[in-house]
Amino acid sequence: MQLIRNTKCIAMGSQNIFNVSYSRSHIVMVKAVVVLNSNEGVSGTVGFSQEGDGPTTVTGNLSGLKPGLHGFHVHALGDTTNGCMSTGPHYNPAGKEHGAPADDIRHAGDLGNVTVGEDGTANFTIVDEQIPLTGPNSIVGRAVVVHADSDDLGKGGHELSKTTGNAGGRVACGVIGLQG
Ligand SMILES: [Cu+2]
Ligand SMILES: [Zn+2]
Repeated sequence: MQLIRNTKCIAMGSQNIFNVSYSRSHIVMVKAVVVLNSNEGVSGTVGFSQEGDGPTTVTGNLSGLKPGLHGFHVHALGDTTNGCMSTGPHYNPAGKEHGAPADDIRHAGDLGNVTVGEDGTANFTIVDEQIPLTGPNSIVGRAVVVHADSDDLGKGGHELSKTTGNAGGRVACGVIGLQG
């Protein structure tokens, strides 16, 4: 949607004299996509888009999950040779503890939970500042992981709360790749 709008502005730039249209044509839109794989019947796609160095918008459609909250993260590696287990820990370029998306102390990959309805599906949009698609901290080539259980956002008091949010098994994952 945003890419279409930007293209329209470029076309307008050749027909009018407003500098705002000209400068908008220099904002680069980057898009990426994940197709989730699962041995547990979960499927879905997750799209990412980022305009310039602004926040990244994440849009997902998942199915085959049990109703309720499911931890949703960017993990460090785009390696699925051993299924979701080989995607490594949460992406954490700043070397911080696990937390909630709105916390100052969080892994970059901590996108919190997605909510699955009684029909087993989730449709969601997340806007986040810490998961760029370009530059040294780009998440392209890393992985999205959906968990069996809810992420306690670092506050559950479990021995895993400060590393994984105690979100349970990795029920689906996929590698974040560039999209045209
Ligand atoms: Cu995870
Ligand atoms: Zn984390």
